[in-house]
Amino acid sequence: MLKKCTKVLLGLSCLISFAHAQSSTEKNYLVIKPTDTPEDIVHKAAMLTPSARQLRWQQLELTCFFHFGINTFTGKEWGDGTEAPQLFNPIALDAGQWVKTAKNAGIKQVIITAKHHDGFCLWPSKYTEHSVKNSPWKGGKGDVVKEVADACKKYKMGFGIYLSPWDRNSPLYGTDAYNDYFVNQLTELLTQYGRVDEVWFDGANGEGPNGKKQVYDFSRWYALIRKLQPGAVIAIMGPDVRWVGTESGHGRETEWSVVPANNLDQNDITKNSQHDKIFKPEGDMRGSDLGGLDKIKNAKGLVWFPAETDVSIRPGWFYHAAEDDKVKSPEKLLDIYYNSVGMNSVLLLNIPPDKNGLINEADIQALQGWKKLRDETFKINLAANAIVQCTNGLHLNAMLDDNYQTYFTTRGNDTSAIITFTLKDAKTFNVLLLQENISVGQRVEKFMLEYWDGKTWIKATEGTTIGYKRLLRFPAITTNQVRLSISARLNPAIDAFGLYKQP
Ligand code: FUL
Repeated sequence: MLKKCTKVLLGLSCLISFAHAQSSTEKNYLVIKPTDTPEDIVHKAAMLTPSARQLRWQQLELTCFFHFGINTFTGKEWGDGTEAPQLFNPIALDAGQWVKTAKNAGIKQVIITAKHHDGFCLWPSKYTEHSVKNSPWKGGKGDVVKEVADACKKYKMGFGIYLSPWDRNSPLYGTDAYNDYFVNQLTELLTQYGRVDEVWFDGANGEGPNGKKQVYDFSRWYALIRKLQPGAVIAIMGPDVRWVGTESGHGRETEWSVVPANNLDQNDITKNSQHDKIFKPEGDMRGSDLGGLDKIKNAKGLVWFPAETDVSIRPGWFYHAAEDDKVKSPEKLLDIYYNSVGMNSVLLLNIPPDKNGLINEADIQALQGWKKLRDETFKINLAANAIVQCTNGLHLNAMLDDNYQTYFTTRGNDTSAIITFTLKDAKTFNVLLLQENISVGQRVEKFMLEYWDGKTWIKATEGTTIGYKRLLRFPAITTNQVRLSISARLNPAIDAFGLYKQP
């Protein structure tokens, strides 16, 4: 960490910060020894940090899915693999319009469903006839994956692929040969389209056309991705990014990015050299608190495994004309934003293109309205020029400097602090923003915001975890002084503090 800091010449303040915040392990997993006490375990959890690829991904905040494929033309959500490729004909397809629509909404990375459960490939794979190459679109010469990848390059957006392990078309499904088939397809996707930033493996696993189930060779797939696209995070059925556990757009109030990994042992560590984890953590990933002391105290290992919240802008994942009037409103999307990005998660919002190969006007309007609402709220940090006081704090102004490298921390071994912010004049606000610098670790387990009403301190809001970002809404308050109390597992590293007024 110190090395990284010096490299980018951030200066003395950064070096001091890191020295005081107890530098991290620079590892995103570790083994718990049978002799470790609960205090040791909590300390270990607080020292874990994201891998570089996980940190990059977390900082995107907003990503999107494009669910597009044969289902777009049959009106189904799950095709059974018997659909004729001739049905696929998006005559006006414009991936530039998709990517630009996403970018205009503030989204930083897109994921295309290269193959859904029906097995139909949006690129002309050499290994199957069930693809765009046998469709009338562009005389069988089209490649949707290429068009999306090129648009991402043009608009400087991240690019990801969804490749469904479950394939209801492939006759190989349910046999060892399917794993080779899958590796071949994955290799095409990882080598023909430039940089890939996210690979999304769906958990759905049913029967293939012959009624057989498949045992997936996940470790082989992970090793291939690490080799061919080392910067890509592997999501859901993968080691880097965890499914938040719902498809409602609502994450957890208490969202620890460090969770137990009970399938992690010394063997895994020796196998995974260079601090690279290539196994999918197992255990309860659906509960209301996955990483609290109760959950980690009996764990065999701990791992940085952050949450991704996937939800569709429409009721279905694929486009259906009948749902044009059921597109989520800007206000509903704003709720989703607070409940995903604002709960230490990355939002993966699905925006499905229609049969013509275009994002529908209804979705564009909703996305623009959503962006406007966010911009109106987060344009001005009303705490920006506050005088910050904290008797045991260091780098107090780092919380207001808009620089993710610098952060507030506490002196010595202090794990709690009360920080007072005095504004120049009284301001009215109803949103609190907090960020931890997760490259130091996720440490805060409790916080409370109070305001001074002229006579006494009154609670405005409170919460448990912060993580990369925490946003809380509350009834509007007018004051010129607030104080934030925090308690943490280890010296907290608070990167940002903001007060905003949502109109
Ligand atoms: C699920 C799939 O079955 C849905 O069709 C969709 O792709 C969603 C993102 O994941 O598991």
